[in-house]
Amino acid sequence: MSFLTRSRLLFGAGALTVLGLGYACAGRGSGSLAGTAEMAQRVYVAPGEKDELYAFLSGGFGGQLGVYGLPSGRLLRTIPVFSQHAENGYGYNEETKAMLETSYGFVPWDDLHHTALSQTEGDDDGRWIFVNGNNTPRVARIDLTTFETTEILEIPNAGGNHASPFVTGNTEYIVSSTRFSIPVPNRDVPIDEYKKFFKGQISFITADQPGKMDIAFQLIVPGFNYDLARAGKGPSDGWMFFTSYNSEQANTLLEVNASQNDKDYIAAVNYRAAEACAKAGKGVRAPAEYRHNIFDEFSRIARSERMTSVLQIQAAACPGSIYFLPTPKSPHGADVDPTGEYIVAGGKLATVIPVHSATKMLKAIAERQFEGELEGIPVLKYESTLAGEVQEPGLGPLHTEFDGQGFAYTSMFISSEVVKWNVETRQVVDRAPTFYSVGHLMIPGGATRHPYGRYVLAMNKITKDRYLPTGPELTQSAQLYDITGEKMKLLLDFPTQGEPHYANAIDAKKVVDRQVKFYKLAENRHPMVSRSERETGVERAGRVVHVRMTAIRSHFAPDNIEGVQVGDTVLVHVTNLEQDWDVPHGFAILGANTSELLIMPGETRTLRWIPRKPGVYPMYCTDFCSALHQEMQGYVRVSPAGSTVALTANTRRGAQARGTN
Ligand code: K7E
Ligand code: CUA
Repeated sequence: MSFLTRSRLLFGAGALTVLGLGYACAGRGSGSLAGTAEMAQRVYVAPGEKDELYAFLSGGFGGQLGVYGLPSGRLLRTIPVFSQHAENGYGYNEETKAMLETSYGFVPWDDLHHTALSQTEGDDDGRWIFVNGNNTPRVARIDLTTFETTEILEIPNAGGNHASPFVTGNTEYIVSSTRFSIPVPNRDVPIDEYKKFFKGQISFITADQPGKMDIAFQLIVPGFNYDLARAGKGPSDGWMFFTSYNSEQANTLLEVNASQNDKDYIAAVNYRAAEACAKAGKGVRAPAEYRHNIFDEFSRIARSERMTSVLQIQAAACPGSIYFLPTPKSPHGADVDPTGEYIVAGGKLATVIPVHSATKMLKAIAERQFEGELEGIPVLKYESTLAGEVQEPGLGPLHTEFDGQGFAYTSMFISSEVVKWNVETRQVVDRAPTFYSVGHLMIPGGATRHPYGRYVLAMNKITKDRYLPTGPELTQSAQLYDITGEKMKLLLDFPTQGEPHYANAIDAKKVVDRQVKFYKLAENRHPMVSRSERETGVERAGRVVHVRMTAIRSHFAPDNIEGVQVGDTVLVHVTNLEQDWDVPHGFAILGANTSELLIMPGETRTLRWIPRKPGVYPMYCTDFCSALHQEMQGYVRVSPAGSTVALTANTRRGAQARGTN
C-alpha cells in the first residue's frame, strides 16, 4: 500500500469513527476515537485492493469450509465439503453425489471441526487443505487451485473423527483418532460392558498423493476419548501428540463420570516406529467397510470405491510406538510450538497449563521413567516430561497458538479471554477479553515452523449482544487481534458461518498464482460432453432420456425439447462452452426435485429430473452471465406416458433437427 493510500485511509477511517461513536460510547467500546481509527485502518482493505491472507474457517455443523480474507474478515466463498450445497449443485448433481457416499449410504451432512494446510518441510505450501468430518468419520482434501473438494476418505472403527486431520511436516500423513470409542469391530454389545469391548484407534492416512489417500495403519488404543492432535517437529519430529479424556472409560453422564481423574493423558505416537512395526508384519489386516471417494480431474466426475480391510496394529505388539504422558485434567487442545520442543495441553478443567518438553520425554523414555502401564502402553511419570506449568492462566484453557517470537496464546473458554504467555518462562504477559466463550485461536502459520504472526483470530462460541439479533439463533463470531506489539489489540469482529472450530490462514501469494481459471474444453473427458453445439442432441434408452446441451452467452442448445414423457428419467448434461475466467452458467428447470446446476467454463454437469405432470416446462440460466442473460432460457414439452410425440430437439439454433430417437 502506498503512503498516499495510507493517508487517505486514515482520513476515511476518521469518518467511520464519528459514525460509530454512538456504539463506542454505549459500552463495550474499543477505546478512544484515535484507537478506533487505528483499528479501522488496520483492517480496511480499500476498494480494488486485496486481502493479504486467505483464512479457511471450519464451518462446524454447517459441514462446509468458509474462505475469508484477512485482515478484512470478508467472506469470499463457501467450499462445500460434507454437506450438499444447493448454490452450486454439489452433492445434488450426478457428478458429485458420489463424494458423499459412505458405508452407511449417502450422508449429505457432517460436522467439520478442523483444518490442516498441506506442508513442505514444516511450512504451509498452499497445495491443499484437509478437513475432518466428525459425525460420520471422514477426512477430505480440498485442492487450492480450484477450491474444490477432490477426495474424501471414510475412517472405519471410529465414532466421531475429532482428532483429525492434523498433518505431518511433509504431508506424509494426516491423522484421525476417535472421539467416541466404540466396539472394534463395531457390533451389538451391551453399552455397560464398555470397558470390555470399547476401543480407541489412531489412524495414519497417507496424504501426499492426490487421489490416493489410504489408511497406512490403525493403532488400537484404550477406550478413551481422543480429542485433538498435533505433529512434532525439530526434537519431536516423527511424533504425533493426541490428547485424550475419559480415561475413566465412563459410558454415561460423562460430565461427572469422566471428570474423576486428576489427570488424563497425551498419547505420544512415534509414527515412524509404528510404521516400521506395521511394515514388519506385526499388524493384522482386519475386515472393515469404508469408502474412498475420488474426483476425477478430467471427467470431473466423482466415484466411490468400496474398501474392505484395514491394517491394524496393537500397541502391545509394537513396543516403542506409543507412550502416555499424564496431563491435567480432561485435556482438549494439544499444540506444539514452532521449535518442536514444547507440547502444550489445554486442560478444560485444569487450573494450570501443562507444558511438556520433547527433549525430556525422549530422555524419560530412554531411562524408562514409567509410573505404570495401560493395556501394554507405558505411562511416563508426569514430572519426567514436564517443562513446567503456566500458573493461574485463567479459566478453561482450550487451545494454544504460537507467534514464532517466543510467545504462546491460549484461549480461555470459561473466562472468555486470550492469554499470552512466554513459552520459555511460562509467565503470563498479557490478556485480552473475547466476546464471548472463545474456542480455537488461529495465528496465520501458527502450526508451522515459521508462523506468519501479526494476527491472532479468536473464534467464539457465543456472541449475545455483539451483533444485530436474528431471532433465537445468533451469528457465530470471530475476532481479530493485532499481535505485533507487546499488548494484543482487538481490531475487528466479524460474523462467521456455522460454528467455526479451527482455522488456518496462509499468505495469499502462496495461493493466488496457482489458480485454475477455467477447465479446458479439449481436455473434458465427461462421457456426455458436447464440445460444440453440433454435438448436442436427445436420445431415449427405455424410460431414460439423455439430453446433451451446451451453454454459452446467451443461449442453450438445444432450447426446445419435445417428446419427453411423464415418468421418464431425464438426464440433462449441460456443458459450458465458455473458455474464459468467471463465466459460469446456471441451469434450472421448473419443478425439478433437486438443486440447480452451476457449470464452470469447460465442464459438464448433469441434472436428473423426473417430470410428474404433462405440460411445458421452462428452463433457464440462473447466473446473470451477460446483458442477454434473461434471454438464456428454453422449454421442455412433457407429454403423458405412452404419448406418440417424437423425441426431438432443436439442436442447431432456429432449425428444428430430429434427435436420435
Ligand atoms: Cu471446537 Cu477443536 Cu472440535 Cu476445541 S474443538 S473449540
Ligand atoms: Cu448464462 Cu445467465
